[in-house]
Amino acid sequence: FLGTDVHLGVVAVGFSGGQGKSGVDAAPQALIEAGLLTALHEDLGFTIHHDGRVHDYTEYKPSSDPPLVVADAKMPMLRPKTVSAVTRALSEQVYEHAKEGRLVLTLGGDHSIAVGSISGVAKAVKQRLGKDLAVIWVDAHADINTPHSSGSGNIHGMPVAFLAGLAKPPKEDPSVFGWLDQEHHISPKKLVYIGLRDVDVPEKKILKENGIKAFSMHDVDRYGIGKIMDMALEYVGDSPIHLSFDVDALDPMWAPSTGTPVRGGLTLREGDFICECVHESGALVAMDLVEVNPHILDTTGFTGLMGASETVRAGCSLVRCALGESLL
Ligand code: Z70
Ligand code: MN
Ligand code: MN
Ligand code: MN
Repeated sequence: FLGTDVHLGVVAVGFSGGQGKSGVDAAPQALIEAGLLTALHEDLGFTIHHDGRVHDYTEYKPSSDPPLVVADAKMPMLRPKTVSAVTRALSEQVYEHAKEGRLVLTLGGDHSIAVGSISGVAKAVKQRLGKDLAVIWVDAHADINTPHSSGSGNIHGMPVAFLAGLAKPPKEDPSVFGWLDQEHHISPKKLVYIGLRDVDVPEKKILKENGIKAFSMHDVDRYGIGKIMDMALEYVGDSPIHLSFDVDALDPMWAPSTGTPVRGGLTLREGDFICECVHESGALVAMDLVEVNPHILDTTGFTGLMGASETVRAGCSLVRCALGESLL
């Protein structure tokens, strides 16, 4: 067993405040009930460190959290204090696992939670290894809006901007992500996207201006997923890798139960292949699986095999592949 004696820290994050739809908070329970953690232990041999809870972080949520109007922004930030407080608490939980040298699996939740998971891992990796963390962000979306550029105000569209230091805590309330400091940040040069196909106009400008490496679905079609992974891992070099996997990177045919399905995505096999290649690199230190929404039912017209349970199954498959299931 490859996972034998490998310690895996698991944080289950039942949080949906980075966007407007409920249900994504039910994903960790659904993934666990589908047998994900049991399989990681029994089939892959991991020693699992999990507090047995799905956290909803109610103890960190402020009693009042009105939309934050930011000067010159198109939209106010939605639930800013809540997302900041929840991701701060998550960052510390993830850091506690990572500083012990555990691989860390964070089960979301919407993608705003990556502010917590990635910042916690980045801090531990800097301290333990003296290295900068690389992030492979697999998503239909770039999630790199700033509070100024966002057309929705939803913070799940902004996590990369805050993590890479491209967005600063808003002047109107500097406590919002004010806890993020240098040791939590990632470098825009250590970030690689795969699967992009629904990127906002201002996000394209941010990607270009910061020279951020991005493989869109167009690139996947042109080169094939094998060559894309060769290029992505070569770009990452010998840096430890955090894999942040938004299930909406997959085509809705494979993962219909997500908040913002976008057609023309990765097949499940391509998603699994990405995860296998990251596993094979030996550099994986943490993974997020986000945006599985078991309450959103299939709208693709396929019935039977498809729908919420299929999306949960796809999510389980991605995690198992990243943690070494396909290794012979
Ligand atoms: C848009 C925004 C987004 C996921 C939607 C969408 C972002 N760029 N991310 N669904 N997972 O609101 O900023
Ligand atoms: Mn937990
Ligand atoms: Mn995302
Ligand atoms: Mn997405």
